[in-house]
Amino acid sequence: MLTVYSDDHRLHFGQSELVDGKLQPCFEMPSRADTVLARVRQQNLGEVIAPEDFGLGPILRVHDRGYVEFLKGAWVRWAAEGHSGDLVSTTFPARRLRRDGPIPTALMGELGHYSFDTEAPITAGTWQAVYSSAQVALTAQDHMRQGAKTAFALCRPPGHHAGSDFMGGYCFFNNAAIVAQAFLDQGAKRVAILDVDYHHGNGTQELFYDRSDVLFASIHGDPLVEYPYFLGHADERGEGEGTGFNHNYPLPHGTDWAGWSAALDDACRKIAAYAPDALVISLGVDTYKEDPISQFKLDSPDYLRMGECIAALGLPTLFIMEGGYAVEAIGINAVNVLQGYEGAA
Ligand code: OKS
Ligand code: ZN
Repeated sequence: MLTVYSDDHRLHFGQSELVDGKLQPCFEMPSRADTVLARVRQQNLGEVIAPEDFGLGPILRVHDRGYVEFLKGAWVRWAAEGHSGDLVSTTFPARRLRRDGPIPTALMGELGHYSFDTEAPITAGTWQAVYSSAQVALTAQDHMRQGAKTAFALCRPPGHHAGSDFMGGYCFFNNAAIVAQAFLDQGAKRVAILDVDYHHGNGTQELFYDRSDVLFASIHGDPLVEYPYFLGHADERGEGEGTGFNHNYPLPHGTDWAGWSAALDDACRKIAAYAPDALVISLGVDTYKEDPISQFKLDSPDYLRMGECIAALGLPTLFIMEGGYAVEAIGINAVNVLQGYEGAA
């Protein structure tokens, strides 16, 4: 299996996040991608290539132009105002504030407009890193356009919390959504996205909620008790044309492989019935029992089984890296999914 990877991910390195009222080092750190890359090489998964540049076009098929331009210019504006620390939003348009009112002109106000939480710090290199992360995904997708049955996009930062015009949850560009749209723009009739990250892929759900050409299935911590809290319930089935093409599997804290794989089996039945031309996997491995911010109990061998189940669908499958914060284990766990897939494909 081909892996696409760029060193540019290191340019995004948030200094801290708020945990228990204290600023702690960000869980979403550069060593995550380094660990996965080292495991890809150690296991001889296949060739590792740098991304090509497909420009902003395919990103703008998914993201709002105002949002993209804001992201591109935010750090330069922040630095010009004399700041050097990370740019982090603290004010958000909640209910009964005007979320569709005039976009504030002040940087912090505009940032709040384009964010849903404080978990996506903008640093000096964030734009280059998120642009390259999307190009990593698009390069893997292009490899499949040329006929490959599978590919691995080692994206960092991750993407599944980012929506059309908002960042949050360590995410800026929705890499999985960008490649799903690219498949459609190249002639695919239907694309399925299976999100196996511990957290609900709220951005991906939002982007395709009213569409039948992308089926979204997500297995995640129940939003009643888990981030991102405000989306991801089982009764969210899609709307309009998209009704019936969104499937959420919220699961309780403590879920192990037995409970998790039952949801996977059901999601796979839905995907098989949909008969997509391509499958995109939002590959988060924060379902691992030792993950520092998550509450599922998957163990490393379970990821081999996960890959085998995905392979049994027999679909062209593009893997996109999302979350996973037990840094020493995420290489083993992510590559186990890929090797399980290859062994069963
Ligand atoms: C901890 C809460 C933020 C959790 C963000 C989750 C990011 C992730 N301060 N999404 O898949 O892994
Ligand atoms: Zn996650």
